[in-house]
Amino acid sequence: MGEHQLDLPGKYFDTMIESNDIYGDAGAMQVRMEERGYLLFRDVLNKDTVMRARLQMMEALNDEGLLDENYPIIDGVAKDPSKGGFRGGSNRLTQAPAFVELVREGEVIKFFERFLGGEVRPYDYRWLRIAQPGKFTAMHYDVVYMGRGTKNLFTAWIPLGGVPIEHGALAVLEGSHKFERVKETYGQMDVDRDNFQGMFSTDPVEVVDRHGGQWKTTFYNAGDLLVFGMYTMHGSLTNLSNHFRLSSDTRYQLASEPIDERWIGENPKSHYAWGKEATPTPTAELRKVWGV
Ligand SMILES: O=C(O)CCC(=O)C(=O)O
Repeated sequence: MGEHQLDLPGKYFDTMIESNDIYGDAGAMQVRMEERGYLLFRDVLNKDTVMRARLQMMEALNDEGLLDENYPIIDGVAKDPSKGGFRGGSNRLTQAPAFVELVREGEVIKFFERFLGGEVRPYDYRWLRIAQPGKFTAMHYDVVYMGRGTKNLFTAWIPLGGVPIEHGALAVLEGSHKFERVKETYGQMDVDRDNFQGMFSTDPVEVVDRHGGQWKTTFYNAGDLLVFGMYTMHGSLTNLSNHFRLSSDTRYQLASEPIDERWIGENPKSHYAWGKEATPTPTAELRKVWGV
């Protein structure tokens, strides 16, 4: 992860626990979320829908010339690793019918209705990653990107196909949702208001050494669902393969609670300032305040 090669299991990394034993038990799921900051469920989403979404997206990537034609399209082997990356918003990939069905209907919604105990409002904006070989996602809280409404907002991270660890699996920092200093400093920022790029650190070891916690990851399969809150630090391992890693991270909250206006409507406003002039890395001053 980042510059580090780390043991699994080891001091800094271990395997995620699964929560299928409490799937559907809202009280138990809330308790575990509060304890660990994430819930991993195996094989709860419709695998056929996940794989149809993958195929529809891979066909689009193939039409763009991104895939190596020596391999089956569904494998997503990269021809040009410099292409890919973040593909959120409204485009051919995020409009793939099976993907829309997966993240806006069916089991994901049923899960959040049970977990949150009421009518659920998915954010209309859809986040999608075509994670490139050689790249990783730096560590961050989601609240700095979507914290203008309720904080009782959750990310559903969905592997669109199998994601072995070496394909750049997502990792969460267990315990990070209780890092009070980080929540009170970094966690108060807003990437658009503060013209800030959003990442907390690119060094998973440094974060654990300074603040505690332990990184958790796993081998994800089609049908798995990972859920975490706005203050769970997460990032990804480096994609060491020649495959594009396909995943989405969509957001859900109770319909009755305040919502972040950047992510709703037919044409969500999205980040109106971030990415335009934002500082690419946190300044030394900011890092001191955050304790990294
Ligand atoms: O999939 C990734 O690499 C990053 C996902 C992410 O940052 C998120 O779910 O908020």
